[in-house]
Amino acid sequence: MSTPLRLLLVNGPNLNLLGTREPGIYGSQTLADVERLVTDAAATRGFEVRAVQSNHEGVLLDAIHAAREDCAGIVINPAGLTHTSVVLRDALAGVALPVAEVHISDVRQREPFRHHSYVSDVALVHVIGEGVSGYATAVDLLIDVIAGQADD
Ligand code: CA2
Repeated sequence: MSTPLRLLLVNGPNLNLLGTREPGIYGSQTLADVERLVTDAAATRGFEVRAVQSNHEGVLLDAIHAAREDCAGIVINPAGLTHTSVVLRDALAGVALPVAEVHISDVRQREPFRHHSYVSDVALVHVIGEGVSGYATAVDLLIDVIAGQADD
């Protein structure tokens, strides 16, 4: 079967608030800006994007499971679930698609409870602390991984 030219973009809880509060940490761009940035970055490489943001873990799990059918990879900012969720990690591992983990802020320089990620060992790409533009970097690196797999 040929590789589908589509990525799933997943944004976790509270990221719908982007651009409305805490601009010193997360910048002033909104979730709509993030989704546009990712869509444009992917389009440059010939990929479409399906975007989901939810404050409900199960909605995120269902979207990840569905990606198995028609996506080539997943770009995810799991937000606070990064540091708490074994089930999110299991969903990502279960679909066996290449994953790029993105964090807008540099979680390594923040509170100790943000230093551990349940997702990092199932992600092939990590872009941390580059602000919203890190999502575009993640798209590029993830598509490089997908293109490399297609050559195998
Ligand atoms: O830096 C990131 O991208 C985070 O994934 C963002 C999460 C945080 O829990 C992670 O440790 C790091 C928080 C997302 C909440 O975003 C907000 C944005 C604006 C206002 C309030 C929350």
